[in-house]
Parts: sequence; structure tokens; C-alpha cells
Amino acid sequence: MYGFEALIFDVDGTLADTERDGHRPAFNAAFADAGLDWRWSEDLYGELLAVTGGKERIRYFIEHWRPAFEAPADLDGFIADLHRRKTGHYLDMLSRGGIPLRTGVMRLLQQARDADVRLAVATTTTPENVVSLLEHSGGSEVPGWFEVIAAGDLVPAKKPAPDIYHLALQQLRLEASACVAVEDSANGLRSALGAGLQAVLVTVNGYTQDEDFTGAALVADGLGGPDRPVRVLRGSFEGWDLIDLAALDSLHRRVYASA
Ligand code: XBP
Ligand code: MG
Repeated sequence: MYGFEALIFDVDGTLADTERDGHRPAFNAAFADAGLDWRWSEDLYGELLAVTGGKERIRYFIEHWRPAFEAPADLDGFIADLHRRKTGHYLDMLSRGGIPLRTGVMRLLQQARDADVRLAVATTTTPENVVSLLEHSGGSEVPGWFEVIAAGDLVPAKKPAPDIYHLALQQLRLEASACVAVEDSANGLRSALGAGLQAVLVTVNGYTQDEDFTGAALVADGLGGPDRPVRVLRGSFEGWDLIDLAALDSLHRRVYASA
């Protein structure tokens, strides 16, 4: 029925606005646990988001923002321990139902399920975070809707490298042209494009709205909903009020017709 077989979703910023009020306070709580006076403000965190992956972000912060910090001999172990604590805080927050899915996400997931469109995730974050977010913010059955969860350290190089999308495609056993990706950031877009996906929808958020989305099939402020029509930031999207499978199909056909 549709010209594509699978939807591949990014997680942070795309399925839910997890960064500012989810990951960021979890990092800060882990720093406090460890007796560190580091505190990532909303603005600083926006800058740090250029570095994908929590462990990589902590390392970057130490190198660039705390050059005088007397790092322990086992810096990798120190960062891994801090990051484990951070994941614990983040999972606690999710289990309290703290972070809702973005408008339209459940609608699109349900529609994909009804239409036998396959679902996958390609994300930089830790795998437990993905399952917990889907479970607590979507419903206990939602993690099982995803055939593939490609996440975190399963690949050596995180976004913007294409590795995580390559892994998702390999596990789906699909060509890039059979998929539509949904992302929220320039790093995510670059990762998807690098793996050969051309039908990439970007739904921006407060942290990513001014990034360079050259190459995206469409950039919008979200998936939209009954009382919240989609605002298009780049690309053409005439005739649709919200982004559903039919809209993605038209986007997918257009991208591949002009390729
Ligand atoms: C976003 C990220 C992640 C999260 C933190 O991933 O860069 O690093 O901020 O997650 P995506 P971890 O948009 O690809 O979902 O601390 O678990 O790495
Ligand atoms: Mg993202």
C-alpha cells in the first residue's frame, strides 16, 4: 500500500523532548552524587548537545570546560561510572512517567502497526532508556512494536556517523530506499543521509530549530495533531494538516522520483 516498508525513529528530541528536562537533570544529579560541583544549565547543555552520547559528552565537558580538573588515572572508568549513575536517575524519571511522547507520535506508531509498516529505532542513547521511555510514556506493549532497537554503544561511532542507521537497516534486512527516517537534529540527519536514507523527515525542537537541515525531505515543527497543524520550516507539504503515513508516503515518492 505504501512505497516504503519501515519507519526508523530517532529517540531523544524526536519521540519525546527528553534532553532539557530529562537527560540534563539526570547528568546534574549524577554529578551531585559524585560530589562534583558541575552543573549543566539549559544553555550550556544546548552547546554540549553537539557531542552525541552521554559518555562522550561528559568527556568533552571535562576537556573543554574543566581543563584544570584532576582526572583520575582511570578516566574511562570514572566517566562510565558517572554515566551509569546518570542512566539510573534518567530511568527513575521515566518510571515516574516524567516525559511524555511528542504530539502525534502515538498516532503515527498506531497507524504504522495497523498498516503493517515495520518500526525501528536508530539512536545514540543507551538501550534501556529507549525501552523504558516507550514503556512508561507509550504503554507496556509499545516496546514490542519495534522490531529493531539500534542504540548506544552497539556501534563504535555515534551520530553523525552513519553506523547506527547501517545497523538498523542490516537488522531490518532492508535497503535504505525502503525506509523513512524521522529525526530532530542535524547530527541525526547527517547519520541517516550517510547511511543512504533519502526520505528523512526532521521534526525540530527548541534545541535544534536553528540547525542546518540541508538534505532533509521535509523539516517541520512536529507531526501535528487535530488542534495543532504542522508548521513547515523547509520543503513543501501542501495539502496536509498533519504528518501521517499517507503524507510520509507522498514525501517518500517525491524524494525517490527526483533522485
Ligand atoms: C541523543 C543523545 C544522547 C542523549 C543521552 O540521542 O545524544 O546522548 O543525550 O543519552 P538521539 P546517553 O537523538 O540519537 O536519540 O546518556 O544514554 O548516551
Ligand atoms: Mg535526536
